[in-house]
Amino acid sequence: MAQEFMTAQRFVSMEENRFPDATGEFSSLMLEIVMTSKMINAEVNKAGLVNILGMTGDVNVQGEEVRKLDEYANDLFLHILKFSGHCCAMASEEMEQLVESPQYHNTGNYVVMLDPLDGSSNIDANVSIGSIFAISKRVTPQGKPGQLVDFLQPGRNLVAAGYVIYGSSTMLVYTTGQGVHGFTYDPSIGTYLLSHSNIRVPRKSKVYSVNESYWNHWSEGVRRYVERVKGIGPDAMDKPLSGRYIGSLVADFHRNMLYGGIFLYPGTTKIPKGKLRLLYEANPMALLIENAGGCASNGSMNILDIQPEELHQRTPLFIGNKDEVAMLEEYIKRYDLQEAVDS
Ligand code: P6P
Repeated sequence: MAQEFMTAQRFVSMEENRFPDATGEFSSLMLEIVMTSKMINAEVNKAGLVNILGMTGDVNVQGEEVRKLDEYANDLFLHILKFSGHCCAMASEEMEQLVESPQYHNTGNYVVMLDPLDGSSNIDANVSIGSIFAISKRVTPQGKPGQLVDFLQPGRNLVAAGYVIYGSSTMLVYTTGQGVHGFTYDPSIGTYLLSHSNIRVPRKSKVYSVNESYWNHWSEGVRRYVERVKGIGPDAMDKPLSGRYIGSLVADFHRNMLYGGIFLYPGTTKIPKGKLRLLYEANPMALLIENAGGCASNGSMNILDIQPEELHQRTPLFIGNKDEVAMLEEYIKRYDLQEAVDS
């Protein structure tokens, strides 16, 4: 057998053994998430066949039409986590309010923040989509339902974060602060196998990812940075980066983390905080990239240091290689903050 046969289940319990005072509760919670992703994977893979797509006619809290697969993934995660006994409450992109575990189950020590099926508008085009999760320890006393304050913790407090990418193969990628590890799903045995141990972002960026249709709505600093990486203008890079943009955060992030790249979702004149959500998109990706040797910023501070104020709060997101993120912050400081001072 070429590489040690390491399953996600065995890896999670081996990680637990590294913490002498571990009760096993976190491991059980992680394995509930792993199991849920296998069930979602089965549906995503047959989505085009059983026509479970199509609009439900409902809209979610973001005002976007909810596709049945979105609903299925959301309902499944919430149902499984709610009754896991380890999660006192959940927050989901699909749910306006936080979801408490039932009275007899709210002894859970953790809260989970979810984007159950991110990038779902791409489902019909068979583009990779993903589930994103972030786990924090509750700060309120055990025995009562989880509260908003349990969720409004800086990303630095996360105990784990990860995603499942449903693509040409399905992969679970997660961190508990001890490096980033990738597991590829083998549907023939219904098991995730360790395939990418201790992922590190390549030191140099090869790719920049941004939706350039918003060009006219970006700040001067963002525009000048993007010109630089495209090889345009006075600061043009000698070797410009390749532009790649899938429009599915998990897919763009996963490629950039493996190949080296920077992903940008800036604020615009219309949506100053950008589109992406702090708790269940930016924070988990920021914890992952930091554990892979990169970093994430909102343009002026590390994403993980942002003190959240609302469940669905948005944030600009610049994430990838440290050098490129630092350069982008420099452009914003030089052109935008100066502009603000002059104006
Ligand atoms: P835009 C998908 O809807 C999503 O939330 C992320 O997965 C993705 O990065 C972003 O929105 C794409 O947004 O405005 O470029 O279509």
